Amino acid sequence: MSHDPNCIFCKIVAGKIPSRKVHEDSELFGFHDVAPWAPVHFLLIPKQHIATLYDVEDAHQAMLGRMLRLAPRLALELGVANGFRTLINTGEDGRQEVQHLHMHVMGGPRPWARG
Ligand code: DGP
Repeated sequence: MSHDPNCIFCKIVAGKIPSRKVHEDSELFGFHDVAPWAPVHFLLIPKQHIATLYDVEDAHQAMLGRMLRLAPRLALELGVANGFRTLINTGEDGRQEVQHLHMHVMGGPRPWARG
């Protein structure tokens, strides 16, 4: 499994940077966003370093499907039962700040800080 020693999310997966974990399995990791837009805002990431959606390969398709399947399960576990938003920022124009593929999951009662 590939990792980038300079990647902040690879460091979170490795436990070198602390996070508030919401999920971990053999290929996915989930943790609360440090700057939440919504009352519940967590990120789902592959454990392996995939920089952006542009870097996704055919072999990653099942993992991406698992991310989507996991989002509503975790949202419900965290008390988000009235809907949520998912967002994957990609590249410069997509305003992706962290170069490790991640899906935002945002929910909870409005008003939200952003979005
Ligand atoms: P994006 O613009 O899609 O690349 O969003 C990156 C998100 O990652 C942003 O909402 C803040 C979050 N984030 C950045 N650094 C950290 C960190 O060290 N810990 C946690 N929990 N979240 C982080």
